[in-house]
Amino acid sequence: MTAYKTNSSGNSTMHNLIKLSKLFCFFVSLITFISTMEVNAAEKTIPGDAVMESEFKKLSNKHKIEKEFHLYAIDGYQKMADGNSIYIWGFTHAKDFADVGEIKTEEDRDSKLLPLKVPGDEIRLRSGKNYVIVLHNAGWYETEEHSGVNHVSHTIHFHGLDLIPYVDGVPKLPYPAVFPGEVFRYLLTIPDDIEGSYMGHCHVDSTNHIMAGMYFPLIIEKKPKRIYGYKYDREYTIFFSEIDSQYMEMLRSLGHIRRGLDWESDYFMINGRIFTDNLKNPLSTVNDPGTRIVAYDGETVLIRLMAIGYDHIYIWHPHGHHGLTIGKDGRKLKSPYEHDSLRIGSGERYDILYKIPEATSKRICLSCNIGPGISVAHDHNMKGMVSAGVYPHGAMTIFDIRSKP
Ligand SMILES: [Cu+2]
Repeated sequence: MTAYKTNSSGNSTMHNLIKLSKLFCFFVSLITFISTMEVNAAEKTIPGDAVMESEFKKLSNKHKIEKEFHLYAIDGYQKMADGNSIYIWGFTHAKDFADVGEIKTEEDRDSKLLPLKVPGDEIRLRSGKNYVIVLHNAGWYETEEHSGVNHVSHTIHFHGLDLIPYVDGVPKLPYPAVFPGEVFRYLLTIPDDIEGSYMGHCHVDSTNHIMAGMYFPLIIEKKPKRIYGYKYDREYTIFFSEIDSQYMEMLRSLGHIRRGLDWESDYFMINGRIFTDNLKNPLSTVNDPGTRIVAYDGETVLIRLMAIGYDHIYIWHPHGHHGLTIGKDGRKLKSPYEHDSLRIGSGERYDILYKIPEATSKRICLSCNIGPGISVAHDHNMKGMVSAGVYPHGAMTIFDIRSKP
């Protein structure tokens, strides 16, 4: 049962899609009342196709569902390293992505869910396994009562996975998007031969919902510390994105959602953070363990480079290190190539290996001069080095290479 790798010229009826999916045995998907209805009687699961539901029931009965991830779409604020707070939308979750039922009040939100942040936390899947990703629309908490964005719906589009429309997250193809108080169950079967770096994002009114922060990294691996046959010692996801803080405030207060063509981003981020001159600023990129690239002499570091946004093209440029791009958009490159600057636009992903030379920990980067072993890595499209009008409050982090313990 599957839906992976559909015929692009194909027939759009569910009947034929199901036939296709049986032929290929890749992605399985369906929506069901089963299980959630008992736990979360208050939430309405959007009804799915009866055939899909029975297939899901069979998989569940065979204990072939590896794990359920429950994502909660919600709004909130993100504090930035320059002291400003930006109104955001996004995907959050409870501890270990558990099902904590319907979120109806601020008390529910604060006691059951982790604080909202952009991008959402990584979801990591294994090749050849079945997973259920459950989207709960947890509603709106920070908007003005009259804002036009109250009660809008969301979906998840698994960007880069070649899914059938059923679980592709495009509203009304064929199922409606998820409104507050509703739930949608995405069932994915990851093919044995698929690995690499992907992302998830909302696909409702995509410009507004993506720019508001509704995205997260999605990693598929065959074996830990291996990718496309290469070995690496440690890995970091560098996720570039941009946001227009003033537009976001307008969405929160007025909700003029038809204004979608004039985003003017004023924050350029890596993993939702900006750099500051104050290297001790706890909210700066360099003090986020997922963004400060720490490695040891002689190691190989995998950078999973991702970007999403409106019109900014990022140019990933680490000082002092050339990278070897081995994968692009979830596929192994037949001819890996080296670079010190790599251009990346919205929706793209690159898998890059950095082989750290011995004694790098003793090397001083002349252009950075921050300290031995430390060199900066930043967006070389210089617009991306400025947030809220201030340089270098932008998309920059550091490589921090240390001698072996
Ligand atoms: Cu959305």
